[in-house]
Amino acid sequence: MKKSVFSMCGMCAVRCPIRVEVEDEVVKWIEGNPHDPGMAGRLCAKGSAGIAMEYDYERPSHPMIREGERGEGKWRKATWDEALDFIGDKLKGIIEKYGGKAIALSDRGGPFRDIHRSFLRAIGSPNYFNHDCTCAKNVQHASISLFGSGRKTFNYDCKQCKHLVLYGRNVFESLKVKGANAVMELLDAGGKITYIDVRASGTAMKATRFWRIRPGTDYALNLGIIHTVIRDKLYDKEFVERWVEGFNELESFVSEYTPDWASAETGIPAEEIVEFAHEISEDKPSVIFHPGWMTARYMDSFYSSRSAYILNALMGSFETPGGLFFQKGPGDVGIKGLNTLMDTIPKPEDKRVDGCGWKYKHFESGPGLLHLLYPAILSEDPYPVKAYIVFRHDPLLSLPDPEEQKRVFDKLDLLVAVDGKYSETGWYADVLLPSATYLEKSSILATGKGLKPQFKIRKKAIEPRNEARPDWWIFKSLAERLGVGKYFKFDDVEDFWEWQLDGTGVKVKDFEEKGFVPLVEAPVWWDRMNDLKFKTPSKKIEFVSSLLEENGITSFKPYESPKKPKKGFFRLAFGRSPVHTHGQTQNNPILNEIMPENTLWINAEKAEELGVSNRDMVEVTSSDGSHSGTISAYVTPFIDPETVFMVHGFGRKVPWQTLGYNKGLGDYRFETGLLNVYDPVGGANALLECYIQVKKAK
Ligand SMILES: Nc1nc2c(c(=O)[nH]1)N[C@H]1C(S)=C(S)[C@@H](COP(=O)(O)OP(=O)(O)OC[C@H]3O[C@@H](n4cnc5c(=O)[nH]c(N)nc54)[C@H](O)[C@@H]3O)O[C@H]1N2
Ligand SMILES: Nc1nc2c(c(=O)[nH]1)N[C@H]1C(S)=C(S)[C@@H](COP(=O)(O)OP(=O)(O)OC[C@H]3O[C@@H](n4cnc5c(=O)[nH]c(N)nc54)[C@H](O)[C@@H]3O)O[C@H]1N2
Ligand code: SF4
Ligand SMILES: [Mo]
Repeated sequence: MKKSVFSMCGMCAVRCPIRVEVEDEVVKWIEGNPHDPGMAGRLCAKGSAGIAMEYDYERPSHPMIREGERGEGKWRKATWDEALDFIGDKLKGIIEKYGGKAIALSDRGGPFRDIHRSFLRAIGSPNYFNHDCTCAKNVQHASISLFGSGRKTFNYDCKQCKHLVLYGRNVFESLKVKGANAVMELLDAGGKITYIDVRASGTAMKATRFWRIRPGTDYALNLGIIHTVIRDKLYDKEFVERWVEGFNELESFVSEYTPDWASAETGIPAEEIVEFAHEISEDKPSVIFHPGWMTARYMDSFYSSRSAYILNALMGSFETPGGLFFQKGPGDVGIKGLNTLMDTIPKPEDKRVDGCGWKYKHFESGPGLLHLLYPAILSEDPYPVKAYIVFRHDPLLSLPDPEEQKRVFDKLDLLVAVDGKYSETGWYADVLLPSATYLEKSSILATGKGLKPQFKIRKKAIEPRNEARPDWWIFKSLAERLGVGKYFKFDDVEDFWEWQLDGTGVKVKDFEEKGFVPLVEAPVWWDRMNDLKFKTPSKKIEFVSSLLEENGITSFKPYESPKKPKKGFFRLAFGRSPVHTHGQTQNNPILNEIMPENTLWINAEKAEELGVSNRDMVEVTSSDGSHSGTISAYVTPFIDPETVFMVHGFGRKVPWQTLGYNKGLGDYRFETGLLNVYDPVGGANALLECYIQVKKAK
């Protein structure tokens, strides 16, 4: 029998809308949802490799309980009842002795969090974390300091943009299908891209202007641009007068940061900085300075991200076609939002173990900062945490220094991983619970915010082919074992959908036609001079931030030049490949064939000094000497001489994934000593403060 199912891709965290064709319970074809104009049937390579992932048998197929030492790889196959009882009994013991707060959970964010966050809340723990301390936390906090709300308040109208500025935002390789398509449309329409990176990535090749910048100096570049914009009166005066608090303070702060000064820091010629400022100003307000991610992993990235947002405000590029727009939700178009289970459960009274929101008032408390959990586990200050549930997250691969992390995990009574693959963390866990793949499970309904808000659905295409189960079922079953099943009254996800939709006027059957239900016909734009909804105390964009100043933190940090590597050492930069998702696709038979391992980008002149030619093997050692490995060199003039680069996620060490095992090197393994090195104001791990030694291999 044949069927066609609208759903959402799960090969990366973007969750593109897809259409899946199934014949006799076998997935035959996946394409971008043709009803979504941004997709128009298209998918990326990873999305297309979803079938290869589904039929790869090197994935966990049943619950596993550890038999040997942690990480040794000796497992016992368990039934679901056994595995859930095992976890349930351990957690009960921990809750009796230390309270629910002794249980922490981390995930990878996203729209499907209601059930597992409700689980945590129901057992009385405030200790929910997500991945963001290694991703966009500094951008998030920069946004809160300026606008009173997080980075997702806005999205970017790249399609109609006339000049897009990208700080290492590698849109064509670090992909979102719709985003990449929109930027292609910008180019087709004659729009410009200024792309800034320490190396020439795929996006650099398509950009109108490429600036190779010294790593960690984007803040200096922005100060130089802001100086020019204010000095030459290139800003949107009307917008700034209406919406900005603290313009004069900014003006006096940047007065010393001339283009000549910025040039010396960044390596970008001063006259080009001035020319750029004039050029982009002509296209305002349809311009975007994308605050990105990659400038967000240094010690001063909070201020760097903040300065990119400030440039948008100076250009008046808010709520205007081709600029940043407020993402509208159901409430903004007069429709009730989806019901959330979390709202039916009382909030835990205990304070967060990481201090976010109370000890550190400038850090948002919602998902906290995961790297601050580690010292708390070790010190038991302010209280003990004894169990850690890792759900759809792989901290041993995504936070720095896996060996240090393991030492901390060894203080736990219980480490559980819920994952559809053998993650590095799952391999070190006490129990590994197999999660159904996105093709095998329906998820709870999600809200898509934007110019045209919508509700959307992930619907299973096939039944799980082994013992794997949907994530919602796993957490509901655990809740029942811990005596809090009363909050999880639904029998299956379809019941939950009905409940989520109650009062919205939308019905489950409305998703059948397209896989999503638009809540309005036409895009919603607010009046940019009267109706912008900034959530700061002043209701304006706060260049001088009340949140920061109240907490004794300056709104304008004087620039400090980043450290230069010592002789023989390089800063280790990393990024994505268009055909891999972090560390989770290295074992995919198709993606592995396209890119089986990573290489080390190194500047041609530096390589010559080291006697290294293209494709030679080089030996790479972490700064403390504890970790080393060999990797093939990619010698190129198109990378900063202080820096080497490798694609993230390789060097996998789970032997049951035979294709990805030990292929290439893992950037994360070289980040020794960095687990608790973070931007003090933005909170994110400073992953790029990593220096490694490079030598020609013997
Ligand atoms: N050194 C270094 N560190 C980095 C980065 C880097 O480039 N270099 N990148 C950083 C960034 S930007 C990010 S966002 C983080 C990402 O770090 P993570 O969030 O840890 O990475 P992901 O690959 O998104 O997903 C983690 C796990 O989720 C599992 N998974 C996927 N789908 C499902 C599902 O439906 N259910 C369940 N239960 N599991 C699922 C995958 O198999 C994978 O093991 O890493 C950060 N850390
Ligand atoms: N194919 C694919 N796409 C993805 C993902 C994936 O795993 N695979 N992951 C998604 C996730 S979670 C994220 S966060 C995004 C990340 O998206 P991006 O941030 O756009 O991409 P990255 O590849 O992480 O890094 C981009 C670039 O930053 C550069 N860089 C390093 N240091 C500096 C610096 O000091 N200044 C400047 N200007 N540039 C610097 C690096 O050289 C690299 O080329 O991608 C998303 N999209
Ligand atoms: S970007 Fe590619 S892998 Fe990610 S959700 Fe979209 S199609 Fe899937
Ligand atoms: Mo990320």
